[in-house]
Amino acid sequence: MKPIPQADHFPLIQRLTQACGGSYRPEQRRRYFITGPQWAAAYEGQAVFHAPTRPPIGFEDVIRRFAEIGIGYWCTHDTDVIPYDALFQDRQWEITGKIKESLDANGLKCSMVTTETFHHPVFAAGPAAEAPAIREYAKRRLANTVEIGHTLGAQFAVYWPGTLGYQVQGAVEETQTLQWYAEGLNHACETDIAVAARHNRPTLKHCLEAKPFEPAAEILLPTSDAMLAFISSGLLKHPDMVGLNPEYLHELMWGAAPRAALARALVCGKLFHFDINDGYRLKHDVDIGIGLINPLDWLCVLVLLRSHGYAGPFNLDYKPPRTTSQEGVFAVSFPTAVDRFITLWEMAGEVISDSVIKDATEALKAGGEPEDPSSAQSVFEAQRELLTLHELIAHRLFQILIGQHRGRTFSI
Ligand code: GLT
Ligand code: MN
Ligand code: MN
Repeated sequence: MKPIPQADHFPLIQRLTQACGGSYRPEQRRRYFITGPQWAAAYEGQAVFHAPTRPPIGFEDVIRRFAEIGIGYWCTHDTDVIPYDALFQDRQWEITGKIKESLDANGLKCSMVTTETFHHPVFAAGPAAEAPAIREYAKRRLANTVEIGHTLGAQFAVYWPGTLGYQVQGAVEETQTLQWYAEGLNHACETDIAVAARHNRPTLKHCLEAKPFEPAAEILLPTSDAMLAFISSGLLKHPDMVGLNPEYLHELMWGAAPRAALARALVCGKLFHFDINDGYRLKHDVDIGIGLINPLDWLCVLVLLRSHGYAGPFNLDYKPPRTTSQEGVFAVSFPTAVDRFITLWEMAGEVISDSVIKDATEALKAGGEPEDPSSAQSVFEAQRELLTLHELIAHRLFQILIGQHRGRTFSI
């Protein structure tokens, strides 16, 4: 086959993307609380084994391109946009002012800010290390991010304690470290109360995000469940201000059912924010775009969230693959991820109103009437036929996923 001339590459990608069909218009996409992280769009493809495959890109371009796609909200780490030597300086506020201008000019809102407490060597021993100076520095950073968040109009702050842990055993005392970590969060919440009052705004929703396996070898808060226990441990001064930002893949990674993890957060009233992506069980954090690996599971997740009225952000925390070009990030990766989310969300609505699933679920809930309610065998026999409906519901979900409920057929 003849090599394709360079000039034809992007037109080919555009033609095939259009041929896929099924894309939504920017104004349709903007109806959903979909948020786009600066770091996801600016991810250059680097990793422990990988050199970058894409050039750097600044917030002006990311915000502009999110706006063109119809991603209505933007979020960032402090140091995604503010270089270390500009933190706490006038320059930080100049940059923040420029971000605000970009957001306003493009009709975007800042939904969330997060503090990077894992990349710089100062956090080599984590944000709650033994040395008071490290912890004081971490507190300053958290407080600074809260101030930036209010300046940009954010509603959420996220904390990912991936370096709260250790590589070797015995040197780090876990209970003490958790106490110190709580002090950092207490400081963020207290700063927030003061700053919010000054800005005449509600306080932020502070969201903890768990990841089980990296980058620390052992992680002190590895799962959303561990974080729920931490929130209600008594160590936090404002537990009402603190909730969760579960990430779909981070729950799947340790072998959990993400939907069950989300349900546990829901019943605690702590599902504040949600990072959406995909990947594999018991592997590292591959951060693949939503729905590419587990679409059926994703459909079920969204059924749960829709039926419980979850109204928080859906944050596109995934990594465009290294094989995708810089143009491809905005022409293919982000728009298709958004569109898969919207499709799955709308399908979840179809599941909720599907008459087969409704009737089956109601029949299961009504149950059968045993002749002898005190006999296990009798109670079991009274339900035996009805329980077949579990598998029928699963089949119906599959049909909805592939469109058979709308008459899609296959000729054989
Ligand atoms: C980091 C992590 C993500 C978190 C980000 C928030 S940082 O990239 O892997 O899952 O959401 O700090
Ligand atoms: Mn991840
Ligand atoms: Mn995440």
